Amino acid sequence: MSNALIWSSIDDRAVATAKALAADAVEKAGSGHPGTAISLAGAAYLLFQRLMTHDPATPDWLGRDRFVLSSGHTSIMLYNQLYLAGYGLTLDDLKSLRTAGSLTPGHPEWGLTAGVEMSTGPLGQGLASAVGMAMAARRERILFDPDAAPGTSPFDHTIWVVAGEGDLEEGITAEASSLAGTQKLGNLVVLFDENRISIEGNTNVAFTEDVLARYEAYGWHTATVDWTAGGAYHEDYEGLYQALAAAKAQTDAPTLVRVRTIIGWPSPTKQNTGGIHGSKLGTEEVAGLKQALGLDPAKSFDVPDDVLAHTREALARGAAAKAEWEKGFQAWRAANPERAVLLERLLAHQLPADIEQALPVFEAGSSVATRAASGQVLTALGAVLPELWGGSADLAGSNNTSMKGETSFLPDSPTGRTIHFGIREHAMAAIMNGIALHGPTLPYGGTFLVFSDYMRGAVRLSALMGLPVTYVWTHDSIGVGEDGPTHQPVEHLAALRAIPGLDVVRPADANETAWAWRHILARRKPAGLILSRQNLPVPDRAAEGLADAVDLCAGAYILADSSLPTLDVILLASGSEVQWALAARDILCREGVGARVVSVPCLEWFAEQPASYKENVLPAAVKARVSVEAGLAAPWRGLVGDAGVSVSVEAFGESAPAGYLFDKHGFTAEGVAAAARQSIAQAAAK
Ligand SMILES: Cc1ncc(C[n+]2csc(CCOP(=O)(O)OP(=O)(O)O)c2C)c(N)n1
Repeated sequence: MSNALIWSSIDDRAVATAKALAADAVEKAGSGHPGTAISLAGAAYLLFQRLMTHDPATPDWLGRDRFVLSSGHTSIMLYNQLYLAGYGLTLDDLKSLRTAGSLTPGHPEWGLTAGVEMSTGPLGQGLASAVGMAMAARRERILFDPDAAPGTSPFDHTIWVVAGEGDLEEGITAEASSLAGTQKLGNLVVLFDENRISIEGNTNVAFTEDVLARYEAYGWHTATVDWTAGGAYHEDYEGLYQALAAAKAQTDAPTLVRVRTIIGWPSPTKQNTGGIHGSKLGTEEVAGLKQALGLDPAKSFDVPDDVLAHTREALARGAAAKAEWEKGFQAWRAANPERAVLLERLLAHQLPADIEQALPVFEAGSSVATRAASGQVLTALGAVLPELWGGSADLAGSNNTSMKGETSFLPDSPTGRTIHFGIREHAMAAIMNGIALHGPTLPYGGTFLVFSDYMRGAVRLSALMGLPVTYVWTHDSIGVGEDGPTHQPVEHLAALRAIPGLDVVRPADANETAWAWRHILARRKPAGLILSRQNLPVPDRAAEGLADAVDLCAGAYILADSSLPTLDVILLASGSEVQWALAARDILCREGVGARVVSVPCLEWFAEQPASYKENVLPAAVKARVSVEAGLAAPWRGLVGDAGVSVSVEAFGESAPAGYLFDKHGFTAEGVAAAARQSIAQAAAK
């Protein structure tokens, strides 16, 4: 049994203050989401003032619990608690809610506001990423302190989530919660705010299942705290505290604590309506709310000194908790010097100095699918990078995502590092975000490129937060062949390149694949590796006078220059199409046309290069240019220019052998050469 909640009238006043602050901040901003921030203020207060292990003065403390506000629209609820606990937010910051440049944007933004553990707002993402955090916490524990008894390690902590109906209606949370049950993530606690109101009003028009039964079927513990029970509404903090404390104590499975609330309570006329979910209350209603709370309606943003002094005791408690933790951590360091060195390296975001020596070198003249090369690279890197782990959405054999010799990451074999995400692409991406946010390990996850569509919501968040996650997207074009148009990506490269901050990396051969992995890991940015199903030639770079594969780090590089004195046309290609650009160069050379082949594994990396490098690779004076990529031409328009020609795929593919499809779309030596002749003619005509 946990201890009784210590609670006095000043805590009631602090909760009332937080409720009023939520109403005042949204009123001043003119827009926002006051409803749940008002009704759940007490629950958030319990977490930040009683239940969570955290130190507001050290928001990045390794030993802290993590808090994820999955219902990100209630951001002011979180900002209020950060302010009250002493994370550095000021009353002025609360007054600046949703204004340009503020630390209190409409939805929480990771990296902007101390104490915000994740950018949330797209419903469901927070809870799904919290599952990743819980998995990362388990792996961290196994890497650094595997032998400590449960609850005794400096690496033991809890992942807390606040979620609403919207989160639980989203499919991504069903995917992630199902996996969390299989993984028996006992370090995960979700507070489900069941107020039965969303934007369109009562949720009974769209959401009627027994949520607890569903979570029990996933293998979770569940509990209910009903503040509406017994007629009069009563915010029973003792009951909620006990339920959450009991949930934290559970270590064999995650727990969902449902708290039955009234949205906006005790707003006099708007409580329990969709109207209070996402609109300001209006002057009269705010006054009524304050009266109901026993506060002075004439005062705005009023935080009594004694209330603030009381809530800021979180700083002293946090410092004490951290000092206590530090003792255990130092004892761990002394007992685990090698592990401590590894932890230091990971926390410094460094790779081992000799990582390049670990990269496999693929034999010139061989023929290797880049997905297969990637698998070999992963196995090789796995030996020197214990932080690297991941898996696939049930396509490991096709995506080549399992490091050889490594076992599965499962509750009864936690030392494993192969993650079985199940056929849950969206949750896989969100879980990877959670692993990266939690740190210090680095996740990767694979599926077919065509299914990146299923992941996009979470991929966008990887990019928005700039997280070091690596997507392994194989089966990258019409090269998929007989599986047909449902499985052949056409628009996906363009669609992914449209996401700001995502590196889309499509290596041309096995050796480019090795260096691509190295560069992606060194950059620590979100990246998608786009890999072929089919074998690709591994050129003999030295014998054929081709540039070294390491040059791919520039995003685009001169793989083979014109072998004639003139430079008449530039052939830009990525991935499996580079081979045809090289072959076309030979044809053109025999015709007296000087062609340069530029391998372009990553448009985003190339865009970062200095103008002088870009001019060297793509001299402005050479207007005849051809892009060769088995996907939409759109991303290449800027590089090929007005006289340029694109060999591309502009419509869905078809079920047929890959060779037939490539021929049909002009991905042949002659097809590329013809495009070059056309571009030369167009450039001359300009
Ligand atoms: C993926 C996604 N779809 C839609 C929205 C827009 N939206 C924001 S809040 C909300 C309703 C959420 O209802 P609930 O979770 O019950 O929150 P509460 O009303 O309790 O605050 C919706 C549809 C969103 N933020 N994310």
